Amino acid sequence: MAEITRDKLADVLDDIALLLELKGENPFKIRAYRNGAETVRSFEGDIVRRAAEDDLKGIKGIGDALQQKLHELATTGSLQFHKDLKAEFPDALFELFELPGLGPKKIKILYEKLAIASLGALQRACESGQVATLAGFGEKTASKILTAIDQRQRFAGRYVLAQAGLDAELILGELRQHPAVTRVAVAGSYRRAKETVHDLDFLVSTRDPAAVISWFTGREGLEEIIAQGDTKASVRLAKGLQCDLRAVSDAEFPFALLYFTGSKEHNVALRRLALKQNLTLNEYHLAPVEGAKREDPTPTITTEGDIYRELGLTYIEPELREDRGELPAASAGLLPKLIEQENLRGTFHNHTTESDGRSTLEEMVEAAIDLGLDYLGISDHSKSSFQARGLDEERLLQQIQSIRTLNKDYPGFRIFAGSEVDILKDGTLDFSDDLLAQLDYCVASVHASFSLSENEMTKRVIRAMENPHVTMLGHMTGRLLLRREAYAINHDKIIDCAAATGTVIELNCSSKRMDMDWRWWHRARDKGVKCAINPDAHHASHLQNLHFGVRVARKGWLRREDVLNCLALPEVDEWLRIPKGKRL
Ligand code: DGT
Ligand code: CA
Ligand code: CA
Ligand code: ZN
Repeated sequence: MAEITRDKLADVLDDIALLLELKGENPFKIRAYRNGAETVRSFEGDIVRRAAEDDLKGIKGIGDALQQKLHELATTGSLQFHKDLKAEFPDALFELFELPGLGPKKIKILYEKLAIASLGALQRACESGQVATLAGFGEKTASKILTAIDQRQRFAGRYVLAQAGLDAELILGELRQHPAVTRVAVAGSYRRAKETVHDLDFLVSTRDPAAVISWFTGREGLEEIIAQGDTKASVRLAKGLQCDLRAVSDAEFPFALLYFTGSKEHNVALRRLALKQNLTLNEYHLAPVEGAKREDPTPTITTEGDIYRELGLTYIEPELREDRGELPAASAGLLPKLIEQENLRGTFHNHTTESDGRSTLEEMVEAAIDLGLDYLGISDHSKSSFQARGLDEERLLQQIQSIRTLNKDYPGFRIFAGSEVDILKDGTLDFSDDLLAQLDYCVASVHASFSLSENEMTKRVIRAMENPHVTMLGHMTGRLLLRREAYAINHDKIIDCAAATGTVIELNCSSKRMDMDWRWWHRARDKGVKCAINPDAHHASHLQNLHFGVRVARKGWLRREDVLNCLALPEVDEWLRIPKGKRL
């Protein structure tokens, strides 16, 4: 039994008051629990012992019903009444109470009218405008709630890669300019291209650590200085992101960079490998273990690559350092040559103002050209996605025409006419095969009925992939990073089906998706599945997310030849014309 304290007793009473309010119970009853909690907190004397001994009679503010409950709580460690009440509501609902300015009355309305039972659901309902239309809410309240959720997430401490990227690149640039800095890098999960990062780990080599540290902690607009020492410091940026800085000598730099890049698992495996060769590896050196008769390689090492080579390995790119087979592959010289951003020649899955994009077709094309791409696929939503102003048959036919016409203005560049067609609940598609046949390509995605069982969802998506006009599967799991879990789907079966039908799987690199997850790509690639790296752009500026898409593709061990949009324009044009089952 958990130890019962005065606070615990009071908290349970407060919690009961909250739950009763959520149920819309009698206000007097609710107040009795609140008062009781207050009494317990301020009681002079050992309230826990008295509750345990059932000696609460005569204490003002604690009536019969409460006495009995406190006794049960103090003797058994829990209270059935409390448990039963809690069980009436979904667990995630209680997250809502952590938002400032949102009390039980409002939460009750949200739960009853809109079935909102989690922060993610609340955020989406605020964004879609549903919350603002509720009686007693309005635009202002909805926007306040959004801000509160936003803050909570920022301080909850994880950030999607692209979001952290803005600060990472900015600070990196400034550190490079600093006169006392010799070498600089961002290490940690950011360098490894994890889809979310907790903090940014900067590393510099310098002869004057004090100067760099004081510059770092003196930057404008910091939220707080978390820690400051002679060679390291931690600060929090205004948006909440924590940044660590470590200063080392230039000789130590490669060792520190390797160490602080991680992952921890990779480091552990690497150290084990070193030990087998009578070497100890840490953030300062690669030295012979005590008593070993071999030369100290440390002085000859100036880069990470030197360390790997010394250990008999080829260089391991940071994205691969997760202890998922990279060490044996490096030892055998079998690491893949990973895709680079300049290998990308175009992209599919982009929206325009015709559906829910915020840039026009022309603006999207100009942005793609600016980025150096040779082709751009436009795939606006289909009619069932009415909340995203999905196109019906007539509007889609018109859009195909507009695209064919606009193509004449851009010699050497190509706009491909596509559609992001909804996969309906039964796995059929939102458009007829005849219409789909008129498109250059088609992305099929799930946008509704997320709560099917894994089996049903898998069958649904497989049915869509079996359609000869479905070129690729969009955002395979529907996850929204840090906001919405993936729906249940069997990855292995989808990957097998993609291989069997020649359906491409998208790596949706919208900053909040990164879907299909990097952990699955190695396997998909080995089964011959092609990847399309798509930004799912809803604004011209979103095409820049391709940068992070490539980083995550690298994390999935993908090579240039695994990615459809690395094909040059003439090749991809031809590829799209070949019937689906016959493509290589
Ligand atoms: P994050 O910040 O949660 O997104 O993930 P990381 O990987 O950036 O983790 P972080 O910032 O705590 O540490 C950066 C790197 O430093 C980590 O990837 C590996 C290395 N490191 C930190 N603590 C340890 C440790 O206790 N053992 C080992 N072997 N490495 C560590
Ligand atoms: Ca980190
Ligand atoms: Ca850190
Ligand atoms: Zn979509």
